[in-house]
Amino acid sequence: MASDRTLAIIKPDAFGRALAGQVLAHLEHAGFRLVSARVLHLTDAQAREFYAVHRERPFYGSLVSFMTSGPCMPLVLARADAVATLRKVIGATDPREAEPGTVRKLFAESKERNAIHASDSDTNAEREQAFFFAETERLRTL
Ligand code: FUP
Repeated sequence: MASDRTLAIIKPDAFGRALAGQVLAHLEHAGFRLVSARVLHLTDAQAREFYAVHRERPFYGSLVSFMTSGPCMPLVLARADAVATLRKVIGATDPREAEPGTVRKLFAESKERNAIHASDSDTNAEREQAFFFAETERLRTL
């Protein structure tokens, strides 16, 4: 059965433009409950590790620079079929290709400065929740 928890990050572009509240409202409106949240400024080492899967890609250095350019807001979110549903709600990586009404269509500036991250599988959701949150913070019942 698909997990009911996933990880999102309101990225430095959206957080820096004071859009966190609007993004969160959008996610809650889509049926997600907020389980845990933090505001933190990623270090270079943290951003490199978080996006290690992309380390051979040409955009890796630029992505790490962007993700360390200001504070961001990791979130643990819960609802049925959390991973697949959140991926639909955030929209395509490039906002020009995102469906109307998705978080990235509404709030992203570009393919890199794209407002929000969401885990793309249950395995990654587990790893990414553990990256930012203690077990007691992410497993609590709502
Ligand atoms: P997504 O799962 O939609 O966040 O997209 P990817 O995992 O493919 O990429 C991770 C992040 O790298 C994206 F959110 C933005 C950035 N990226 C670029 O900056 N340029 C690209 O061509 C592809 C991805």
